[in-house]
Amino acid sequence: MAVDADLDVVIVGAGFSGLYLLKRMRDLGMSTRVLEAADDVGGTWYWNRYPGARCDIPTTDYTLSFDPALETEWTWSEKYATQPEILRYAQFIATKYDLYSGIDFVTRAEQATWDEAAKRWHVRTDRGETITCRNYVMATGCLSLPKVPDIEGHDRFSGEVYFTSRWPHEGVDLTGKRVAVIGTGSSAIQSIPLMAAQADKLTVFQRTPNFSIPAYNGAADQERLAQIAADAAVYRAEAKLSRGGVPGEATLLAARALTDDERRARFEEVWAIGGLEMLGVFNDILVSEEANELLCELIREKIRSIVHDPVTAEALCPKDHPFGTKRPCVDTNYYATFNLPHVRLVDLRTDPITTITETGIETGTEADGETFEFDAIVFATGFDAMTGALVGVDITGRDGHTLKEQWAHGPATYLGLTTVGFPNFFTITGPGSPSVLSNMAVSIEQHVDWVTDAIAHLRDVGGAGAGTDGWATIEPTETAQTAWGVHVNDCANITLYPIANSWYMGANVPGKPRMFLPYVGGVGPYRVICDEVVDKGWLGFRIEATHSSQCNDGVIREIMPDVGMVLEMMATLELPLVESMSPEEAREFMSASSAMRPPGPAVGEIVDGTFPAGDGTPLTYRLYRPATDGPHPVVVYFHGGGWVLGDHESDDPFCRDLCVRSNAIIVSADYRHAPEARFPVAVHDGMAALTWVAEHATDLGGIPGQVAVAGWSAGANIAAVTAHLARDAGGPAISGQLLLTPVTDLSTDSASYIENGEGYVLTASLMHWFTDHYIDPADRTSPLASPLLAADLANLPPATIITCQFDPLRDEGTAYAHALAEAGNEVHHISARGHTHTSLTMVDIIISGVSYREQMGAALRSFFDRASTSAAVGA
Ligand code: N01
Repeated sequence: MAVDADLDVVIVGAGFSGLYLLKRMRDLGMSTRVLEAADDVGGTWYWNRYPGARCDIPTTDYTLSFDPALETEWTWSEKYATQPEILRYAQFIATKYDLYSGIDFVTRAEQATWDEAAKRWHVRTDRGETITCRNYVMATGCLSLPKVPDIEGHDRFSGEVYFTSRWPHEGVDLTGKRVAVIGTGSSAIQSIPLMAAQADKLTVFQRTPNFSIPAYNGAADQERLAQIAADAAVYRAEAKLSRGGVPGEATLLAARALTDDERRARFEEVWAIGGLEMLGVFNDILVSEEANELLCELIREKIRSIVHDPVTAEALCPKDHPFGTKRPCVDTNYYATFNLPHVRLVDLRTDPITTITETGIETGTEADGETFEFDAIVFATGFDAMTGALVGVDITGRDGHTLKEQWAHGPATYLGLTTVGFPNFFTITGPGSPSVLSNMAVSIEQHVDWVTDAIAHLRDVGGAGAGTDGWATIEPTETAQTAWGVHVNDCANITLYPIANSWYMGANVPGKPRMFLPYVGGVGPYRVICDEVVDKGWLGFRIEATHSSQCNDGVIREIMPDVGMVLEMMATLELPLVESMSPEEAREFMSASSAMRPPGPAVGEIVDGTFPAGDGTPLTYRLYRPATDGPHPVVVYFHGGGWVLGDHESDDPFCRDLCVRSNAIIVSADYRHAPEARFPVAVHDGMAALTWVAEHATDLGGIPGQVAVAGWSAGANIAAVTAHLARDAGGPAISGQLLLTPVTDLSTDSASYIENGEGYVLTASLMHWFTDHYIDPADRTSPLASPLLAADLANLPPATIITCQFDPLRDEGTAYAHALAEAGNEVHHISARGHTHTSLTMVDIIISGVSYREQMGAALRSFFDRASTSAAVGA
């Protein structure tokens, strides 16, 4: 074996990642070696040779694209190629680019230690050599370390023992044998039909049923082939910017919005296509449990229709996790295999394995157990996914910390590529990157390209070639890494993924910390982020060379992912600026936009009515009554819209939501709009609404004396000012004030105006348009316009104030919360991280707003709880 004492790069793993990275490194003239435990290339496709092993992404897409020649020189024979064919593809690539010569086979990296003084990694192999290198890359794959089966007696069986992940190269003949399969994940589901075709008896031990969709394997998709033949570059570019790494339009169909017949028709259409297309059948299945369950039931119907024995069928129906939150399986004849007379399913939920014996498996209890005798046991029990192979090598970074220790509570990475404390250490498709939620071929190429750029940069800025000091080091900052972890979690938390006990969550390995390991934000958005990091001068990285050093500390994504998506979508619509319109046009525009939103939750009753303004002018209100038994406390709510726009319709979904969450009557009260009625008309209308509602509380089905005010934006300004007026007038008594992103100071010169004045829907220029229509400059410091500037802020009702990070009004809301507290009022300030001025009211659009709306509902409930307690004490 060739050993180079001092290399530019050492790569562990000769799967697709290692092969492509080796090529890129060599193209740049980097001295590079790949260490590979196997005796050939292929990685996962080298090891997983069980019968039926295939990919579950169409192979036309599971293709490396870095060289256009690959598009014509390699042709896939099937829609989902077999493991031998994919392995041949890896060998073809290794041969074509002369990569075999750069790989040390049957060589396992055992230990890697960063030498701070020499700015090098020392990598020790199981052959006893130590290789020294500038950059160390783990290209070890996400599903490469088999999980040790956590089953009593698993090493006791004296018959044949096989692991799907380590299937013998010479193949296995199960003809005439009594065979057990433990596990029903993708590996088992692909192999069971083929094992059943050979075995005399096949017994499947299932702990958790999985959803499986038919593959309908056959010839490669002609439409895709034609698209690729027409313009491969365009097709591959589309894949790179897609969500999952495969080109295609996302559906606009939401399961919940369709009738039963429409939903079933769409489902049948996608079932007939088969495979992972089912993940895109409706656009709400990964974010709504209700939508997901509608789909699950349709799949369960299919299982029941295929499997003849109803008990077996029911046992095969997954019921403990939403579809898609565990990797769905793609099969050929899986469910039908259970109709064969020699195939039996043992449901470990009812009859758990007690032990594996020398001759078989025992299940159930001592009193009611069953003993099975086997010739062969196949473990299809999965992997220590995403992190197992990484911490499986003893990697020690700066200051003697090991990766294993550092990740003891879960992996922490920046972009899934790098980790604090481990300079010049890169992970291809590491935790925190799209990896297993994407077409791996696309993700691998993107990571390899990024790492290549990073390594080239280190050589360039270090002035390599100038001797031992000629390389720079790169390491992420704590800030960047921590924020990336937060962003990865934010993305996961708006989906249903965290619900399942999946290997995505580390839940399949006893003792492994529970956290969502891949990045669910999508391949395209992730690529944009990685590119942006570089374009912004390696944002979030410390890069040090002998003669230069930079620490470009910072955070790449702070906006909530769903808020970001809505902003991006709005940007693509190129909507006209509201401030370029007349108020009339702006109102029409707003009504048209309102009509396109989801309606919000159902409430008990909605009643429209009128109340008199102070001068007797009738103003309208809309009352939302909870479905629960009344009487209820009442909230007088003022809509947003900058005193110029808005009405009951504009805030209808938010009012419904508030009604359900607070279990209070919401009276959305109108107030006259500018410029027709300028300041202070709206303020006095607000007071009139409060007075009228307080007086008519009983008639409205409310509880007298339990009246709160609430509002959003300009409406929150009216609510806040109404509280001042009611205090000064000696009533009506207000139980509390809920102010969502309130206007409290019209001076518009805060830092948040400067930071967030553009790009977050409510812009500084729109705010100026509103203000100019509403109020003369001379009046803007009036406490009835800018309640923050009031001389007396004492004796106001308890307040809950919600401010949003990316809102020009953030600082004035925060200042108002502080000022109210300083004046001795009870104040609860909620700061919504990653949100904008408008995002919390986007009911059923922005999922990350739900927890804040829940807090708003709780705040209203607590106002009324306190009001009723003090009324009781007073009585
Ligand atoms: O592993 P798994 P896999 N007692 O973890 C069961 C990819 N892949 O190798 O769910 C009893 O999914 C375990 O039960 P439970 C793909 O991403 C792709 O099948 O923990 N049972 C489960 O049923 C896939 O998701 C393809 O209750 C035990 C099974 O073993 C990933 O690899 C093909 C047990 C493990 O299922 C992993 O798939 C194959 C115990 N003690 C794999 N311990 C393609 O098509 C575990 N189990 C591309």
